[in-house]
Amino acid sequence: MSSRTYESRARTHPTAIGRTLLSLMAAKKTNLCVSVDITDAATILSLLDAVGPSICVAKTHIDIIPFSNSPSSIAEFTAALSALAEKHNFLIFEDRKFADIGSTVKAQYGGGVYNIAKWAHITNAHSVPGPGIVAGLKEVAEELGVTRALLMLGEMSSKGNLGGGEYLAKTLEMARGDTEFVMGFIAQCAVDTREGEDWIVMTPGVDLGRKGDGLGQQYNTPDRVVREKGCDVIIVGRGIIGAEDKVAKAEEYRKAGWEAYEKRVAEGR
Ligand code: 5BU
Repeated sequence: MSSRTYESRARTHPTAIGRTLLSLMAAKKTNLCVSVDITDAATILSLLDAVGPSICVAKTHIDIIPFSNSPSSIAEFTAALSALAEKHNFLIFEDRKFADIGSTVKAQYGGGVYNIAKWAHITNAHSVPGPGIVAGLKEVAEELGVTRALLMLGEMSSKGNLGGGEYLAKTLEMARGDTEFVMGFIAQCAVDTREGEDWIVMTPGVDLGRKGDGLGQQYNTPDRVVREKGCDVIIVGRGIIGAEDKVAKAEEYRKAGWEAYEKRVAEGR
C-alpha cells in the first residue's frame, strides 16, 4: 500500500498513462471511476458530461450498447466519448476483460466492430492465458502508435471468484514482465510493491450503502477499499447511475473516496 501522494507518484509512475492518470486525479481531487453500465449511448454521453468534473475515469462496457449494427454510430459514439474525456480531463477504460491467446486478443483489441484500442486509454485482461496476452495487446498499441495501458485482473469483486491469494501473486509476477504497459491491477487490496514499482489498483464492488446485488456482487465502502486496503481508484456503477440525482451522488462518492485517500496519506499507511 502506498502512503505517497498521487501527485508524487504522478512524477515517477513507470507507465505514461499512469502518470497522466495520477496527475489528473491530484489536479481534480478525485479517485472516482464511474462505471456507465447503461445501454443507451446518448444517455451515457449526457451523464458523462454532467459528472465529468467529479471523475478521473469513465469505465465502459461498449458491447452492452445496441448500435443496430451500424459501425458509423459506434464511431460517432466513441468520438463523442473522446471529446468528453478531453473536455473534462478524464480517461476512458473499456472493461473488456480480454482472456485469449495473444494472436486472438490482438484482433479483438485492435479491430472488430469496436476498435477498442483506438479510443480506450485503458483496458484490462485476465492472466489465465499467460504473458502472451500482454504482449499481444501491447503490439496493437505499438502498431497504432497510441499510448495505452493495461490493468491485469488479480481479484474480482464477486463472491466465489478464483482470484486473490496465489492467483494474484502469479498475476503480479506476469505484470512484472512489462512495467511500461501494465499500469496496475483490478483487485480488492494493494499489491506487493518492490523498489521502483508502483501499481495502480482500481477496485470495483464499491457502494456506500448496499452489501451486494443478489447476483454475487459484493460491496465495500470507499473508506474500506482506499484507506484500509490501499486501493487507488474506486469504481462505482449502480451506486451512482441508479440514483435519482446522479450528479450529487457522484460528488458524494468523489468526496468519500478523496477523504479516504487523504486519511491514508495522513496515517502513513
Ligand atoms: P456496480 O453497479 O457498481 O456493481 O458495477 C460494477 C462494475 O464493475 C460493472 O461494470 C462490472 O462489470 C465491473 N466489475 C465488477 O463489478 N467486478 C469486477 O471484479 C470487475 C469488474 Br473486473
